[in-house]
Amino acid sequence: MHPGIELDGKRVLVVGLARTGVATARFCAARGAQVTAIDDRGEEQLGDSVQELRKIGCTLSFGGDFIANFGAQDLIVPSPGVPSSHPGLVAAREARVPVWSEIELAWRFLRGRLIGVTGSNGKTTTTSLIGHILAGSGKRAIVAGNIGTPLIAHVDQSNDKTITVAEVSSFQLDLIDSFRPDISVLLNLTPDHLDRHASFEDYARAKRRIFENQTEHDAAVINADDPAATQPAPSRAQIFWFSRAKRVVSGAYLRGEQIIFRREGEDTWLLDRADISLRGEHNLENVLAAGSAAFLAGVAPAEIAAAVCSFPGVEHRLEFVTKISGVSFFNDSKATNVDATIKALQAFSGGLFVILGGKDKGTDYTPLVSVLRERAELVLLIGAAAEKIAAQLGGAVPLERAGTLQRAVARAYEHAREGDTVLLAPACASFDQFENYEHRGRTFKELVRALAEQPRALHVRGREV
Ligand code: UMA
Repeated sequence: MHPGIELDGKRVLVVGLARTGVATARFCAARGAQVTAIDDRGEEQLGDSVQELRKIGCTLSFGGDFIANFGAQDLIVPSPGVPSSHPGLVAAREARVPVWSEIELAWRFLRGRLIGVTGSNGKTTTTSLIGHILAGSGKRAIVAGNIGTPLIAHVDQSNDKTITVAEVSSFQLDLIDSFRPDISVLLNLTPDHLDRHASFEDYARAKRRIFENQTEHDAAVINADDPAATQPAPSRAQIFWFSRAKRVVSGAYLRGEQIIFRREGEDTWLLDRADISLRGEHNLENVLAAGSAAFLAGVAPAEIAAAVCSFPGVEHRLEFVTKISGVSFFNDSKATNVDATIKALQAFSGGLFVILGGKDKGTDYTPLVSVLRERAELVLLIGAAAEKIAAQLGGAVPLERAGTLQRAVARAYEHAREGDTVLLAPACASFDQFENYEHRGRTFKELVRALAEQPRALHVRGREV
């Protein structure tokens, strides 16, 4: 049973008016709440949806000029992008006003079963793949969350037969109260968002909250190969491990070329490794996790195998764009941290022209050195983090300061030879030059497609930097 909450007549303050804030304000207003919605940006910088909120009776305030008294609310719902150090949220905590993330509020109204997927990398691919498997098996699947559409926007579509697959981030999990997935998935834990979390431990603690309210009736699917993900194990949920490297007592593992799910001592074949069309070893982990969650949700193995085989992959995740004059272009704009970039690089054997940079998140870039040395011909640096990355790579690989994505794409193409690959896998957030990683990825693809229209002869060949 979900605890619910009566919103009628309640004073709800929504902080941040992008995707999450607009959907939350709409949801609360429709249930009779007195909604105040604020954003530190000016109204002119926000979309038309803000006008609609005014029409449905929300009180709006912009540009930090708050009419909202944070201490005089019944509930505050900040967007994931609003840091907990926001002065209003500090005041709310002092006044002991509940501060919940939108996933907490959504969960209280959500019907049917919920699969929650978190981790530092692979969340989007795994979430999409679970949704694809469920839909392929005829189940009524809803895919939502950090993947791009707020969970709360999908609540009204849920019913007792739906299975909602929600990608959930550390920012969202940090502000839960009773959020409780039937099946939780923790893919991995590597440093990320250290500009928002006080330390890696603090970030990992937020991620592990996905297990916090689970009971013995629920399942936790966890990467056994990632030491940071395994400890401490959840205390109440039934644990199902997944591993690329070893046989597990309970959960998914590789037996030769087969993926097996072991439960109560019984092995079930889920699929063959050859069924996986996605590139890279990290995607094998994503498939092990997705296959486990789908199997636990009741999908038959043959249906899992067929859906994994037909899964086209996810936009902005090692997405093949095109090949021009023998040079392949891959868009991994979603690689917004070092670990994701390393995994992207490892999916290729060499001949890489790598575009790195963007908005720094307090990241240590030195773990990139060895894999870049092995596989990269040239690194092209863009955005605000360029100098920090250049300093930390310390001359280990040839690099060029391209400044913009446009110049980076042009220069990479000039230098690359037939058989080489140009890879956007920036290891940074995008907000210094783009609206978000999707905008960065789309821009990359447009720039690449524009190259295809130019005759190759116009480009200088060679590798001199
Ligand atoms: N704002 C303030 N004050 C502040 C900070 C922000 O008013 O101090 C306002 C901004 O002016 C802006 C709004 O808050 O208008 C932005 O809020 P937001 O960044 O939460 O934007 P949403 O569109 O609601 O996107 C959020 C997630 N964003 C973040 O976590 C930063 C999206 O994840 C998610 O897809 C969406 O909700 C739906 O759930 C993006 C992301 O980068 C993809 N996530 C991180 C990641 O994957 O690594 C966690």
